[in-house]
Amino acid sequence: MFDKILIANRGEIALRILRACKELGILTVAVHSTADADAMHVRLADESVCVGPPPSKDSYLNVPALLAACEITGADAVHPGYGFLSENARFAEILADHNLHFIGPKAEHIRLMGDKIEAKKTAKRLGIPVVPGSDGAVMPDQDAMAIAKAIGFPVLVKAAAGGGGRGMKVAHTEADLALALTTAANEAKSAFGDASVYLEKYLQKPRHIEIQVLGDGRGGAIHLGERDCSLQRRHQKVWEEGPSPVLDAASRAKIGETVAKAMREMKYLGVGTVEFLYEDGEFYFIEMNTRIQVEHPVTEMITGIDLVLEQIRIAAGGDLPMQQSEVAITGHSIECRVNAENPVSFRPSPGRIQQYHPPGGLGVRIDSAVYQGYVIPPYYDSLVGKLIVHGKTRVECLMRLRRALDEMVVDGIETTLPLFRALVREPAIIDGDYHIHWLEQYLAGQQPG
Ligand code: MV4
Repeated sequence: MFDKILIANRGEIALRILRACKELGILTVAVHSTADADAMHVRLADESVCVGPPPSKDSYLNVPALLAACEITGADAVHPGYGFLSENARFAEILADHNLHFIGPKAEHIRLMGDKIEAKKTAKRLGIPVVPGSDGAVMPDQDAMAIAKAIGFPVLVKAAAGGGGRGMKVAHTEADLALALTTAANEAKSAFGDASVYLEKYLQKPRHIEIQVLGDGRGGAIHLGERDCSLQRRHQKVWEEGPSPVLDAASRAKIGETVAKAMREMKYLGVGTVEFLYEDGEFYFIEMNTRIQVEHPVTEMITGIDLVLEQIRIAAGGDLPMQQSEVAITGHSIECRVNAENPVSFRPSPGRIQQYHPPGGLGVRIDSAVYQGYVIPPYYDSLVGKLIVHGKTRVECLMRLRRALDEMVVDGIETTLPLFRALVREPAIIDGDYHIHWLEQYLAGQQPG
């Protein structure tokens, strides 16, 4: 097991990782920019190192500074959290070159899943259902029109190096296709330095359902159920829940086992999330995330498994915490990402938190690194904290969420709490009857279809 872990992240996930380390008896090193000197994880860590000025590229992405911090403190492992360097294969390799453990998957798997075309080819080869589309990148000399006609309009043009919605263009008709291809390729070239694009059948109103997996890197893997993350705004998840309101046990077992089997064949190491679009009872693989995700607490609440603690144990060579037959989904959990943003315009609202009262009680969890008097800096994401609620049923969970939202106080900055207080009372949400475009239609004042 590791002796000292450097946490190469900030905010709530840095605190989350620190908590798991302390429970494992592992010493912790916090790194911070000059803007985060008063951050909670810095105060609670055994040691802390300032790695640079506020801009992420000069601090949390500053690999030489992070390596120096490991050297100074004698850390033997680095936990990247999410975002920043968490899916940077080169960083994982650089750490290995310096005899440091990267708490994450093998670099080859990070690189593989970072290329959306290779990821899809791999998924298909391993028996995971994928969206009908082109066989890899559409090359300039290929007849994209013929491929699109074979798929059937509308089609989606996607950047191979994209992900998270970047570099996507819909073509509803043949006339749209040429422009969509050119636009997507140009955007991909400038955004990712790679103009490669591929085509997929455009699914009109799917849900976003993701499967949590845990692999031991030696051919063992288990799936831990799903999270429904369909409520998104501009590709930012807002509300996540598990189990999905639309999946039954048979569907869950089928897709879960398909994914777990694929992870066993890959000899996948650590935590991973396989993302699907779900429409008319069918799953369609779109991406795989090779990091711990923001919404991991939803799975922790319904399985009782501490995903970050297991991630660390497995990275140190440990075994999976249980057999697949022992994984049990109990109750229902919903997570709301409370941001320091205006709840209507979503304009960021950094600043000092004058009054802070987090809700409590049975089945209520707050993953946050803020405190009364804390100043939310303008340099990073606007997450104030994640309100995660658990109940025996979805109805009980919604009732508890409604009560917890009404109890929560964050004064001095604007937050998206009013949005959640409205959503938890919205009939379609109460019925679990929504899709990936529902929230943006709701926010636009439309009657979501
Ligand atoms: C799609 C799609 C419809 N059809 N692929 C968006 C980001 C990336 N995860 C893939 N995305 C999508 N891929 C096909 N063939 C619709 C989306 C999409 C989306 C997916 C999940 C959650 C929210 C979304 C919002 C807009 C578009």
